[in-house]
Amino acid sequence: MISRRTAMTYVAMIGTAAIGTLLGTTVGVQAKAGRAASFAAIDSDHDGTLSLDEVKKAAGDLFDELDTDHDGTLTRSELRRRLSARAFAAADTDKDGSLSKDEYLAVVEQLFKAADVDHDGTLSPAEFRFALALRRLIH
Ligand SMILES: [Ca+2]
Ligand SMILES: [Ca+2]
Ligand SMILES: [Ca+2]
Repeated sequence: MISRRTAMTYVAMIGTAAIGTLLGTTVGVQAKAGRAASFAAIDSDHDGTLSLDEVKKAAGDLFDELDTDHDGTLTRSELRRRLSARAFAAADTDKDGSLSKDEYLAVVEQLFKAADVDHDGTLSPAEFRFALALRRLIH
């Protein structure tokens, strides 16, 4: 009886963890399969973390996808709502009204550094999960 009760408590705890703030447990990853799949897709060396290079590669691919007129820059309409007007203006360093890939990736790098809360140079699944602004520029 005790073991059954303990098991139920354990299940309840696991359930809480899955919807809580901790990602990276097997249960959490399974509960967020869609999110985990995109993390895995970006993690090209499969080391369980995202390096700046991996994130920039994914962001560069999205840039090309969003650049529907293929002129090598993104206008606000091509970006849709991925950047606020303010963030767009700040990113558009040469003030020509569109973002070059360099300008775009500079924003990605800033957001990557902001998301890397433990400053180890990579994003863990949990760090990535909370990096909402960064994720909008990646997928
Ligand atoms: Ca990696
Ligand atoms: Ca364009
Ligand atoms: Ca980190």
